[in-house]
Amino acid sequence: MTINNIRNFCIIAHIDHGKSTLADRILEETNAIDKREMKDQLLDSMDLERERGITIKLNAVSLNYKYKNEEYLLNLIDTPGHVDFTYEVSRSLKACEGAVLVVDATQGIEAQTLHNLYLALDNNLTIVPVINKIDLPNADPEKVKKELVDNLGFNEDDIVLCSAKEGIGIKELIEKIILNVPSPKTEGKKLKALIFDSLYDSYRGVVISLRVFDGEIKKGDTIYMMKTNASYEVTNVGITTPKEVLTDKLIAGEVGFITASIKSISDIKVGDTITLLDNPTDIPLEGYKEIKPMVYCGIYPIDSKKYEDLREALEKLKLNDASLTFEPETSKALGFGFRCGFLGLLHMEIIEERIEREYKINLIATSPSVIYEILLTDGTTIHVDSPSKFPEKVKISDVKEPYIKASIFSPSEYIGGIMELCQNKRGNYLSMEYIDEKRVSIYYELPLSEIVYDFFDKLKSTTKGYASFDYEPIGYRSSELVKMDFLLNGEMVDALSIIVHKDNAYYRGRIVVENLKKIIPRQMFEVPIQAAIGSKIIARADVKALRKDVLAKCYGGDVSRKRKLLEKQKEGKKRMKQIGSIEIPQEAFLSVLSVDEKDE
Ligand SMILES: Nc1nc2c(ncn2[C@@H]2O[C@H](COP(=O)(O)OP(=O)(O)OP(=O)(O)O)[C@@H](O)[C@H]2O)c(=O)[nH]1
Ligand SMILES: [Mg+2]
Repeated sequence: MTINNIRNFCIIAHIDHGKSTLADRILEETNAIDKREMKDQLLDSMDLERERGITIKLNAVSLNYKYKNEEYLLNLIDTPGHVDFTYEVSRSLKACEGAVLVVDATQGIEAQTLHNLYLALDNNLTIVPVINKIDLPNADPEKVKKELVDNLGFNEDDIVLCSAKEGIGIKELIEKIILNVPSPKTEGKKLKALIFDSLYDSYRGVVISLRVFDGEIKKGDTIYMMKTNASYEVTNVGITTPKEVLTDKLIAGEVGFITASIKSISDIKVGDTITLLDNPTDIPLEGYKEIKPMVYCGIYPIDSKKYEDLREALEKLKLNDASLTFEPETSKALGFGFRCGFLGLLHMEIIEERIEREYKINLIATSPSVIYEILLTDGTTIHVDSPSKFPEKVKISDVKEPYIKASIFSPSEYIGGIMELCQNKRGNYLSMEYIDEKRVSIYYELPLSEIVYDFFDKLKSTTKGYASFDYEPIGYRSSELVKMDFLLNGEMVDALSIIVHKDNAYYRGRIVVENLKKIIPRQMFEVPIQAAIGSKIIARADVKALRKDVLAKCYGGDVSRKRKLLEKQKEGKKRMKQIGSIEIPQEAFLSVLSVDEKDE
C-alpha cells in the first residue's frame, strides 16, 4: 500500500443523524465483517452505548476497498454527536484529512452539525457532505440540499444522498471519499505519531491509538514520548478491522494501535507525539488544546475503603476520556472523594456509570456545580468549584457566575413554552429567527448553573423532544448569589450545600426541605431538616419517626406500581450513605437542585 492510496476520514454530525449506522454500511461494503456477525451500530461496542443508543467514544477502523482496480486503505473514525463528547470529535479530526458530514434528511442542519463542521474546517479537512435517512416518509432531501448549498456553500454535485438503513448511496459515498479526500502527506523520515486515544487493558497495559504522520513504527522499536519523556519498547503493532489484527509496522499516513507493556498511566498523554528514542524528530506535533470542564461534582465511594480504588478507576478512565478532570476533595459528611470536572451532565452521568460498572465501585455523587469567580473584600479573586468552598458572606465583595448563550432550535409551536422555561431559569431574551415557516431558533443568555440540572429534561418535555439545544460560554457576570446549607438533625451536611440566587432563596429552601423530607427514610427518631443561609434558618420540615410503609399509599392500587415502589426502595437502600446517625440516599444529593415539588 502506498501513501497515495490511503484515505483517513471521520464521520461527524449532530446526535442521531446516523453516523454509526452509516459506518455499519461502509463496513459491509468493504467486507470488513462477516454477515453473521453484523449488528446495528457495530462500532458502538460499549454496553452503555448500546443501551442508550448513542455513541460515547470515538472508534477507528481500517478497511480495504478496491476501486477501479486499485487497492485503497480507508481509515474511518466514527465519532459521537452529543455536545458533551465534543472532545472525542476534535481529537478524531486531527488524525484525518477528511470528514464525512452527515445531515438527517428530516431534521436538516442542527446545532452540532454546524459546531462539528466548523471544528473540521478549523483543521483544514475536506468535507464530504451526506444527506442521510432519505428513506423516511417525511424526508425532504431537496430542502436540506438547498440548506447545505445556500447556507454552508457546498456544491450541489458533491452532496451524496444516502439511506444508511437501506444501504442506498453507500458505493457513491465511498467513491466520493476516495476522489475528494486528499491522501496523507508526509514531510520527513523520522517517526512522528500522534496519540489520539488510549485505554487501559489489564493484560497488555496501555493500548495507544495513534496516527503516524512521518516515518514508521514497528515491534521492537524503542519509542520516546516527547511530552512525558517516557520511553518504552514496542511489544505489538496493529490495526482494528474491527477485529484487532497485528501487523509488522505502521507507516506514515496510517492509523492503528501499539502496546508496550505500559503500566504507568501518567506516561501517556493524549495529544503527545511519539518518536524514536535513538532517532528522534525535533519538532513535536501540535497536539490538543486542553479542554475546560463546564460542570463539577463531588464523587465519593459509598464504602470509604474504596477510596484508593476510586482514584485508580479515575486515572484509568482519564486515559480513555481525556476530557475528565479530577482532584481529591474531602467532605465532613462523605469523607474522602474527588472533585470531578465534566463537559456536561450527560458526560457526568456516563462517567459515574462507567466507574460503577467497569470498576465495581458504588458511588455517591453530589449535585453538580459550576465555577464561581469571587472577589474577596481583601481584593483577591478566587475561583470556587464547590459550594462547600464558598467563603463566608462577610468576606465577599462580589460574586460572578458563568453565563452561556443558548441557541434553541425548535418547531415554532413550542415558542411559548420555551420562553417560559428560559424566563424561569433567570434567562435574558436575546433574539429569535425563523429558519423557515415551521422552525425557529431562539437565543437566550442564561446562567450556566441554571441549566446544569434539569434544563435539558424540561426542554425536552416542553417540546415533546423536538427541540435541540446548544450553548457556548460567554463569560462571567455579577450575580447576587448566596450559599444555602442544609442541616439534618441539627448537623450541617456540607455535601448538600448549594449556591442560589438571593431572590429565589426562600422559595428554593422551602422546596428542598420538603423534597428531602420525602426522600429521607424515617428513622427510629424524629429528624428535623432545616435550610439555612449563614446562621439564619429559613425553612424547616420534620421526618417523623418509624419506618415509612411504602405500600400504604398503594392501598388497592395496581400491582405493578407496588412492585415499582418496592424496587425503588431497594435501589435506594443500595445507595445509602451513613451520615452521623442518619442514612441518606443518593437521591437526596440531587434533590437540592430540583426546583419542583416531588410528587408522591
Ligand atoms: N430510517 C432511517 N433510520 C436511520 C438511518 N440511519 C440511521 N437511522 C436510525 O437513526 C437512529 C440513530 O442512528 P445512529 O447511527 O446511532 O446515529 P448516530 O449519528 O451514530 O448517533 P450518535 O452517535 O449518538 O450521535 C437509529 O435508530 C438508526 O436506526 C436511515 O438512513 N434511515
Ligand atoms: Mg453513533
